[in-house]
This record gives sequence, C-alpha cells and structure tokens, in this order.
Amino acid sequence: MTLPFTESQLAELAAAIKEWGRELGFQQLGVARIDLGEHEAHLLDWLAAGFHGTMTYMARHGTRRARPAELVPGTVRVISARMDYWPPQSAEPWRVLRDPERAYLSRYALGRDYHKVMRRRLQRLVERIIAAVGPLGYRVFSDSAPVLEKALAQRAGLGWIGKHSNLLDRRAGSWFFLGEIYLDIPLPADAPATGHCGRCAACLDVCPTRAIVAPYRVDARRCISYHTIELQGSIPLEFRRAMGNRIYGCDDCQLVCPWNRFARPAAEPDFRVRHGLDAPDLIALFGWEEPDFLRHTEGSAIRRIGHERWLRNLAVALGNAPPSARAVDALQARAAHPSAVVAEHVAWALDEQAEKRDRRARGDPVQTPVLDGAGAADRRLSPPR
Ligand code: B12
Ligand code: SF4
Ligand code: SF4
Repeated sequence: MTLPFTESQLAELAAAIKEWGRELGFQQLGVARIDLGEHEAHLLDWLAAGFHGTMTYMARHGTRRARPAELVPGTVRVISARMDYWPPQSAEPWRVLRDPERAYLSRYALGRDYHKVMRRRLQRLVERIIAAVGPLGYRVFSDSAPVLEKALAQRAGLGWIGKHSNLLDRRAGSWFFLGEIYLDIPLPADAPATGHCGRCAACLDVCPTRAIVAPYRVDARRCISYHTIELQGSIPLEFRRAMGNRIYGCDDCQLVCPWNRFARPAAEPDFRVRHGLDAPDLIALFGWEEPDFLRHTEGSAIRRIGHERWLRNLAVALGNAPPSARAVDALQARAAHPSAVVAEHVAWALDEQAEKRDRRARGDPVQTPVLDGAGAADRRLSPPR
C-alpha cells in the first residue's frame, strides 16, 4: 500500500469494494482479520487424525494455511467472496439420485470450471481497487493455494461452518463457491458469522458413507467426493455400493440441509448446465472414449479427474445399476481395458451384476443401493428455483 488512509476513507473504500464486487457478479463480499483463532487447532487435529487421506498437499504447508501473512507477507486483511453456483433449470437432484440408470454429478461441476471464473473475476476486482487507490500488495485465490477458505469466510461474516463442514448462510444456503483477495490495506473488518445448525443433524444422518464422523468433522477417506474426485487408484470395496450412481462428487449432505430452501439459482451464465450432464445416461457416459471425454468436459472441473478415473467411477455406478444385458455388455466391452484400475472396477461391477441377476432369477428382491439412500428421499427438499 502506498497511501496512508484515514478510518473514514478505509470505510468508504470497503463499501465501494463490496459494490464493485456485486457489479462483477459476486453475491456477497466480506472483510476478515487474519487471526483465525481455533480454526488452526481444528486443522491440525484433522491432519493428525489422517482425515486428509492421500491429499498430501493439505499437510504440506503446515500452519501457513491458517496464517495468511505467512503465505503472503504484508497481508493484514482478507476479502472473502461468494459466488452462487446452483445451475438454473437443471434436473431435480433426488430424481436423478433415485434413477440408478442415470449418473449423478455434483451440481457445482455442471458448468464452467469455477477456479478460472472466480480467479479472473477477483483479479478484475483488484484492478478496480488499484485504479482507485494506487499500487497495493495482494494475491487472489479460489481453491488454488494453502488457504483456509471457509474459516476466512466465516470470519468475514459470509456464513458459518455447518456440521457437514461446508459454509452456509441463513439467506443463501450453501450452494456457492468461495474466493479470496489477500490484501495489505487495513480495511475495517466485518463481524464474524455465528452458527445456526442448532439441534439439526440431517447431514450426519443422510451421509451414505458416514463420512461426517462427528459434527464439523469430515473424514475425507470416507467421503464420496474424495473417492470420485481426489483419490487415484482403487476405490475401497466397503464404499462402492454406497456410492450408488454418484460418479463425480456428492451433494447429499447439502441437499438435506434445511437452509438450502433459501438458496437461489446462479445468476452467472458460466454455471449453466453443459452437455446435459445434469441427468445423463450411465451407459452412454461409459461409452465415451478419451477424445469424447475431453471434448465434453472442455472448460469444466470434471476434466481434472481424467478418462481413467471417469471410467472407474462409472464402472462402480454400473455395478450398482439394476441387472441388465445392456449394462453387462457395456462392462464387458471394457473388461480388458489397459488400465488395471479400470479393469478391476469393471470386474467388480460384472460380479455385482451377476449376483443381482441370480437373485432376480431366484425371485429374491433386488435392491439397488441408490434407492436405499439412507432415507434421504424422505427428507428431501426442493432445489433452488
Ligand atoms: C480438502 C477439500 C475437500 C476434501 C475434504 C473436505 C473437508 N471438509 O475438508 C473433500 C475432497 C472431501 C472435499 C469435498 C467437498 N468439497 Co471441498 N475443499 C477442500 C479444500 C481444498 C480444503 C478444505 C480444508 O481446509 N479442509 C481442512 C479441514 C480441517 O477443514 P474442515 O473440515 O472444514 O474443518 C473446519 C471446521 O469444520 C472446523 N472444525 C473441524 N473440526 C472441528 C471440531 C469442532 C468440535 C468444531 C466446533 C469445529 C471443527 O474447523 C476446521 C477449520 O476451519 C477447500 C478449498 C480451500 N482451500 O479451503 C475446498 C472446499 C471446502 N470444497 C468445496 C466444495 C464445494 C466441496 C463439495 C461440496 C464438492 C462436492 N459436491 O462433491 C464436497 C463437500 C464435502 C464435505 N461435506 O465437506 C468448497 C466449499 C464451499 C462452501 N460453501 O463451503 C471449497 C471451499 C472450495 C471453494 N473454493 O469453493 N473438499
Ligand atoms: S459429500 Fe456425500 S459422502 Fe461426503 S460428507 Fe457429504 S454426504 Fe457424506
Ligand atoms: S443439515 Fe442441519 S446440521 Fe447439517 S449443516 Fe445443515 S443445518 Fe447444520
């Protein structure tokens, strides 16, 4: 920062930044101090418990994740920004989750990759600040560095961390992304948000894999989002049936959250559904060769998992689908896939299909895990409209 500011100038600047942020498409901005209090201890406990699994990047940076000035020297405030992503006019999520012949992809991933959208928009906001006050020290982030984004957003007044560990707000629900500007200007900080989960435990009850091991504590090694997106290699057998038809991420803990009644669909055109991925046919997706996968996921966050993990996840969902000759044919066509991981998941899926076919032949009930859904459908809420 080059210019000294009076307190009233700083307050005016903070108000102007929030206005410019709204003009740039953010739904809310807040200013946080950089002391993250008890969040650092929670982060260290979470790492010590091994909950990060194979996400070694979570442990690599130690306390820098919870101490903004250690990551970007000179930082005294953090602007936290929220952008809503619920895709407008998308298929009803519970209908897709209950249809085992369709694939369910997390609603955050149906439009353009948010990492790029958020960072570009934050950079434009910084340019407006620089135009107003001159050169300053800053860096912008959105899920792109060792930053404790939810803790900073809570400190900036954007919402509280719910028992499912996502950030949520009483007027906005939780269907939004977060991004930050680390800044060397001592803007007046907003009041931190307080919690409103109360006695609700809907997210803990609904989680298909019991990944929310205690309120506010998610063991990533049990989370379907981790298995389908972050984990390379083989998905542990104990979680495969519970995955149902979730092939990219998982939304269940947010779908049941009562505060999401107040969420609004995204205003951002970049978050509209692309290529009909809100309710696609499982077998059609499994038939995509790598060039098809790359073409259909261009500019999307889904591309980051690559074709091999895509097929792996789809194989699990096909193993969970009702027994059918169509599913078996599709799986058999990939049985000798050059990837050992894909081949192993295909073999598992063929065994599951055979077991269900035999049960049906014996007249025993054939229940698919997607329909079990830990009772989710009984508590379902309407998506944003
Ligand atoms: C690692 C990671 C994951 C991992 C681990 C999740 C997790 N809970 O940490 C996995 C792969 C599982 C994951 C999944 C998802 N993620 Co994610 N993820 C991240 C990432 C990179 C880091 C999160 C982190 O710091 N974890 C560390 C642990 C310690 O944090 P925590 O679990 O939140 O714990 C905090 C509190 O719960 C509390 N706490 C912990 N223990 C205790 C105990 C007590 C008693 C108390 C009171 C409090 C408390 O303090 C901790 C520190 O603040 C962030 C981006 C970023 N850089 O921040 C995105 C981010 C959190 N993810 C995001 C999203 C959208 C998702 C998914 C919804 C995607 C999907 N649909 O599949 C799911 C949700 C799953 C879930 N229930 O959490 C968004 C969340 C937006 C929001 N509204 O909150 C983020 C912020 C990315 C972004 N820029 O928008 N994610
Ligand atoms: S994202 Fe799914 S698996 Fe992960 S904690 Fe939420 S409900 Fe459980
Ligand atoms: S479902 Fe209930 S407990 Fe979970 S985050 Fe929402 S309000 Fe909190």
